Amino acid sequence: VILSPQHPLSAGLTSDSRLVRAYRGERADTTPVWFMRQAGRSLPEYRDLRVGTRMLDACLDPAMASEITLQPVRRHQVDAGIFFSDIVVPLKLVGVDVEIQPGRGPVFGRGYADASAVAELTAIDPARLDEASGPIAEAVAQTIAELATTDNGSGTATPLIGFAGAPFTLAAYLTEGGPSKDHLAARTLMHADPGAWRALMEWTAELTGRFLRTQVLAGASAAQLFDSWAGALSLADYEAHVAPASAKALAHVHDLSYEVTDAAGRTQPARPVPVVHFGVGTGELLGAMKEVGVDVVGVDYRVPLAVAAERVGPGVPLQGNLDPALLAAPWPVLEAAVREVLRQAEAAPAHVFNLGHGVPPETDPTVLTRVVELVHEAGAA
Ligand code: 1CP
Repeated sequence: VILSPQHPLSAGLTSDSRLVRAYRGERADTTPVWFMRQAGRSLPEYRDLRVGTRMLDACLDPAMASEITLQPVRRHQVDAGIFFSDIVVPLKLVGVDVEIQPGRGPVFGRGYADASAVAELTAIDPARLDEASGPIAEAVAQTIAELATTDNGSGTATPLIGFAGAPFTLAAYLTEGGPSKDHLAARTLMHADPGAWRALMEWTAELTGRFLRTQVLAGASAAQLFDSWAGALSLADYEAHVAPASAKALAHVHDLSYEVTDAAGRTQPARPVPVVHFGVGTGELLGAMKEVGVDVVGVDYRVPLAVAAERVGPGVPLQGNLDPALLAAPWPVLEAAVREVLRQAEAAPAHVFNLGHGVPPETDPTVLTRVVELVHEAGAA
């Protein structure tokens, strides 16, 4: 499927942005940078806007979700917006009883840890998500309309990244009924009842894939799959019980490509919409996470990028991986760490600077702006 000529990629607004070029494996005028969780509690303008609105209500209010997505782009001059939403939004949209509790995270009305619970859950038709996704498509449309007019000095519009939780990370919450440390319920179910596990994973893969596809069709220029908790798994369990579902989810966006027509009226060959795969504590899994069928691998702060480059194999652009804890360190310490990440990244064909996980809520936002300036200056070829 070729994206419509109005899509920011096809229209040539974002196809040569620093971000999209890096995701294609090219180095641009300088290293692009964005931060996981750049929208949210580190920003006073976010906290002001959110007063009196519950998290999931904010996600489903197109004007609010769009405004929150844009806040860090305006403030920090980052090279991408990440769509303000949550990994549990598709579950909410198909009618699963879930809320996001402040300071805790997603909490479900019940856990889905055995075959009968999984059967009840998977009786919900994932295709319902497409009918319920109006607020998502609308929020993306409002966001890219404003992003089309931004330019952080790169000479292009700022791309929007769409995202979804990977099947395992969603299953980790669903089986447990809420956040957990070790994701024991999920790890038990995959061995205790492989049939029920497979049903759960196939169902979540359908939701994940449709959620990503909706965001890309509505205007996102890249998609990131967050398998935040996959690091709890052995490589063998990841490959046998998780990777096939993640591949299935990504199949929903793999057929999406864009064609840019240049000023002379020549149409360039179609290119696929770039896909990024990220997890926490996934040092052992980096090769397998690439194999799932993605363009870019996001690396957490535990593995130096030069080591990650070896593990994912040649030719793979990397994203990451400053330890978020360093955002609270004295500037000279932070500056040295940023330069070290850029140096390590020379082992990869291209690099998108990011943190090794999300921005801590107590982060001073002026520090983030300063990191963006440093990356743009130090990362210039
Ligand atoms: O009221 C609030 O501000 C709640 C905090 C919050 C926010 C701002 C939550 C609850 N989710 C979000 C937004 C969010 N969630 C984004 C927005 C865009 C951005 O990055 O700027 C994204 C990408 C997510 C994705 C998400 N949600 C992940 C994957 C990324 C990651 O951090 O690993 C996960 C695991 C979640 C679940 C979740 N939602 C919220 C919390 C506190 C959690 C984690 C809970 C836990 O530790 O299990």
